[in-house]
Amino acid sequence: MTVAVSTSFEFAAYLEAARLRVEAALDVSLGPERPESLREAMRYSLLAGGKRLRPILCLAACELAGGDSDLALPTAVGLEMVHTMSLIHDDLPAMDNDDLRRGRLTNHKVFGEANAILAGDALLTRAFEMVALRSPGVPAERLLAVVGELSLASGAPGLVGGQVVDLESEGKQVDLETLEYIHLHKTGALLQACVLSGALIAGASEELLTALRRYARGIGLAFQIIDDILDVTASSEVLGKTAGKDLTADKTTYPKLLGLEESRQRAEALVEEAKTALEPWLERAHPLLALADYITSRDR
Ligand code: GRG
Repeated sequence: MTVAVSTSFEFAAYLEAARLRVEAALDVSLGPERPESLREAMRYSLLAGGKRLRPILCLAACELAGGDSDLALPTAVGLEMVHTMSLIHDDLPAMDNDDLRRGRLTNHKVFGEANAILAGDALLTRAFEMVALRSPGVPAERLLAVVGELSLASGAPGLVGGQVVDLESEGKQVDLETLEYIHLHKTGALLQACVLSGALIAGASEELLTALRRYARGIGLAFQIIDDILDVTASSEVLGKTAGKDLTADKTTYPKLLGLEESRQRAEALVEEAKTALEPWLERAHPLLALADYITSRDR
């Protein structure tokens, strides 16, 4: 069974409005950073565009849970800071060693390796500041829960753990189970933190949080499968990052294990699973349902 998004829901307009709202909040988010050179390196990557999917997921989940998404905006900004930090570090010579990101030179190519590492570190810690010190109007116990989710997603149980297994797997024969582990940790964990944080700020029920975990698992895996597919099928110009990188780095990917067609089918099935989890909340779930569809239909 497929869960349909209401035909009256204008997703393109919703996405653009949400993106602009996030861009404006990101633009004013970096104020007190000193020295100026550090602030410049942080802003360079944070304001380099990008789809802003993670903050948008956070705001949409807050609204689904019946909350005021203005209260979730600082956390949404923090989530984009963590994501941006992971891109800066991922591009470093010691990791994926890339020159192009979000359509411009990578952070270390412009500011040097040491400054790129430090800009990433400052963005990561700033994300926690956004939640703990710059989220007025949100009860402290909810913020504490958000800090918990952010910690799990950023550290060994999430991004870092996934990245380590990813790097260790380069040039090796990797099975589907390991590949799923990498994707769920490297990519899925932060997407999960996004929807859970938004919902936690709204004071969501345990039942909704459980459903959102299921939703996040589906979109997280699907997102990375599509990322693997686009790496093979899209150009560097459209992606804003170097295409064909997985092949060069001898990485195992879904297309390599299953072929393009089966990979796409798997991503679509995962998105359907994700959407099914939100069926009981259909009335307010249209943005999250449409965002799930967007994950498989996107071209960059
Ligand atoms: C230092 C705490 C710490 C963590 C760093 C480097 C690292 C550990 C993890 C790598 C995580 C990573 C880069 C995963 C890939 C996720 C992914 C698919 C990124 C692309 O996301 P998009 O398409 O990019 O949403 P835009 O540019 O649109 O935001």
